[in-house]
Amino acid sequence: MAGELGAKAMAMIADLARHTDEPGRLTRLYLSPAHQACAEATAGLMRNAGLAVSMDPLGTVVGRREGPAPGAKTLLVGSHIDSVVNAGIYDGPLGVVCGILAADVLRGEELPFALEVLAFGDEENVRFPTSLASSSALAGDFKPEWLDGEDADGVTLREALLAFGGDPERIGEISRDPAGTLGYLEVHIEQGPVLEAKDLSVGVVTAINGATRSRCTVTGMAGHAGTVPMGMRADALAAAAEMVSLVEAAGAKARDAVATVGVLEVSPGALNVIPAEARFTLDIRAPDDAVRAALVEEIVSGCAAIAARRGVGFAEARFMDQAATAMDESLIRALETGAGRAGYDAIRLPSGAGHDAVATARLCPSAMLFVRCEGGISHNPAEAITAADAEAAVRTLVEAIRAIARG
Ligand code: HGY
Ligand code: MN
Ligand code: MN
Repeated sequence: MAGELGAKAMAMIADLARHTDEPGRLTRLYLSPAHQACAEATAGLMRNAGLAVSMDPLGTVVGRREGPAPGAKTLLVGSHIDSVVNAGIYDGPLGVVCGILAADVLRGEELPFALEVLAFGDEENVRFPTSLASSSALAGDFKPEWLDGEDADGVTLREALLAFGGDPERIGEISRDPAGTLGYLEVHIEQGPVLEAKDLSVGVVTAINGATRSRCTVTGMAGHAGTVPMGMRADALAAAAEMVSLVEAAGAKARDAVATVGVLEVSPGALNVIPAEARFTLDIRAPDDAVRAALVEEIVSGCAAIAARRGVGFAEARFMDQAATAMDESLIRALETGAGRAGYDAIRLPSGAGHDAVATARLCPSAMLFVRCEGGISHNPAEAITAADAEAAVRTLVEAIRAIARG
C-alpha cells in the first residue's frame, strides 16, 4: 500500500531525474554539469531532512546527523547519483532518497550513533576508467592514477574534478576510520526479475558478483575500400566483430557468468575506408572469482589469437578487477528484522550488478536492500518501481536502523 513516504520518495526521485546532460533522456555522468545540478538538489533534500550538508573532495554529497556524543560511531547510508547513458531514474537515486527520508523519519529519535547519507558520484564508471572511485575513497582505496584517466573528449578526471569544485589534493581526507564506522546500508533497485517473480517488495543481498572491465583497441590499417583485395586487408572492425562474437560465446559457456561488449567505436568511420582502428569495452562478471578469472583469460587470449591470425594489433587496458563481495551477516539480519517489523516478507538473493557497497565493504560491514523493479529492467528508461514498493523500502530501512540502534 502506498503511503506518504512512498509518494514523497517518488516525487524526490522524479525531481532529481530532471538533471540530465542530454535533453530528452537521462544521462548524468560523473562531474558533468548535470551531476553538479543534481548534487546541489540532493544537498537541498538533505537539508530539508535536518542533515548538515557538505561535499567531499571527489564531489560526494554528505548529509550528516551528529551522534549523541563526540566519538560516537557513524552509520553510513547511501547510493549514487551518477547514471549510465539513457538511464532509468531509480538506479542510484532510490537509495539516496530512501536514506534522506529515513533520516527525516528518525529526526526526533535518539540514536546511539551518528548517521550519514551519502550521494556518490562515480559508481557507474561510464565517463572515466575508474572503479567505484568516490566510494572507494572512503575506504582509502582511491587510486591516484585514476586522476589521469581521460573521458571520450580527452578530459582527465583531475581537470573535470577541478572544474566541478572538487580538490584532487585533498582526496586522502575522505578515507574513514574503520573503528569509527558502524556500517553501510544501501537501498537499490534489484535490476533483475527475482522479487517480481516472487511478488515481493524487498529482498536482502547476500553477495555482489565480481567484475572485470577493460578498454580494448584493435589496430589495423586504413585503405581504399574499392582497391584493396579482401586477402590483403588489416581490417580492424572485421577483427573486432570476430572478437565480439568470441566474447558472447565464451560468456554463454562459462558457469553463472556474463560477458558484454557495451561500446564499439570505429575510426576513421567512412563507408569507403577500411577501418584502421576499433575500440571496444569488456565487462565480465561472475559470483565465483576463479570462474571470472578463467573467463577473462579465455577472452583476452582468444582476442589476441584472432588479432595475430588477421595481422592486426590488439591491446587490452584493464581498469577494474573487483572481487566478489559478501555482505555482512549481522547487517543482513538487521535488514531482515527491519522488513519484518515494517510488515514485509523478504528473501535473500545475490546481486549480478555492481554497487558502491563493494567499495564500502573494504571499510566497514556493508549490506544492501533490493527493491522490486518492473520486469527487472534497468539501465533503460523503462526502469520502474511502484510508490508502494518505495514505501516498503523506506519503512524497512527505518526499522533496520532502529534494530541496529537496539544493538
Ligand atoms: O554496472 C553495474 O553493475 C552498476 O550498475 N554500476
Ligand atoms: Mn546502481
Ligand atoms: Mn547502474
